[in-house]
Amino acid sequence: MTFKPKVLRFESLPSTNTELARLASEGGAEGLAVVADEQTAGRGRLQRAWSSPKGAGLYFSILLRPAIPTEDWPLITFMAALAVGDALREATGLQTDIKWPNDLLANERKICGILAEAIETPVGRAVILGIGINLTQNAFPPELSDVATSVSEATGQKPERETILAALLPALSRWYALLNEPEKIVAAWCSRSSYANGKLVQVSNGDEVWQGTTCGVEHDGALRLGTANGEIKLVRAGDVYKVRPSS
Ligand code: BT5
Repeated sequence: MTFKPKVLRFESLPSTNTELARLASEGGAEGLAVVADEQTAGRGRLQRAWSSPKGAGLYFSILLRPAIPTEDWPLITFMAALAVGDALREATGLQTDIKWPNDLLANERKICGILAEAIETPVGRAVILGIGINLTQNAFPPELSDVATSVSEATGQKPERETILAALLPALSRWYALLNEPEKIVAAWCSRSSYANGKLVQVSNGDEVWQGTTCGVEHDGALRLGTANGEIKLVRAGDVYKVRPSS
């Protein structure tokens, strides 16, 4: 699977995902992408806000029409995390960790969030893949500074949005081509995520909270959690928090 990227740039948008969904519903081609200098209503999962002040982050969305079984669509978030990891390493030298399901971390704090949304369009189902990368500390409010970081903080250098974007597009294209071989995506993801195996975590899905030790991911991206009573719980949605073992 391949796409030809075509990037549209905007000064300000409510959300690059929302704008691209509109363009997709008008028949936008695979590879159509949107970048904004700021988002006034940037969002994360479950309609949470994604802080997106002007010039402080890369706010990017790309339209994909993946020819893979719907059950494998969670792997689109995985392939995006692999691509962002490559792009940050190539463009800035930064090494990142991946936290299930959609975060990139630097020094255990969130530097990038990914939001993949499935939509119906006149020419079939599509995915709006949204990526937010914090470039400077202004990207997020001070109350998030314990859990968030930026390229400038993690590298000590002034990041260039266009350099990161120029690395991101080919990285996305490389990993997207591998979606037909989901086991390769899962293996690469596991090798780059400290959360994939042996991490003591709490997982919350809004209603319930489980604690356990991670033991890999399923072929469709579900997180395997080994609980104290010896069961393996498969987690398909939720938030993961690292638990510091009590000493
Ligand atoms: C995400 O959601 O991490 C997905 C974020 C996707 C943002 C991109 S930007 C381009 C495209 N257009 C959009 O409108 N969205 C996408 P989630 O895992 O639900 O995390 C959201 C939570 O992260 C919030 O509730 C905050 O706690 C925290 N957060 C908000 N802004 C942040 C920031 N700039 N950096 C780090 N953490 C942030």
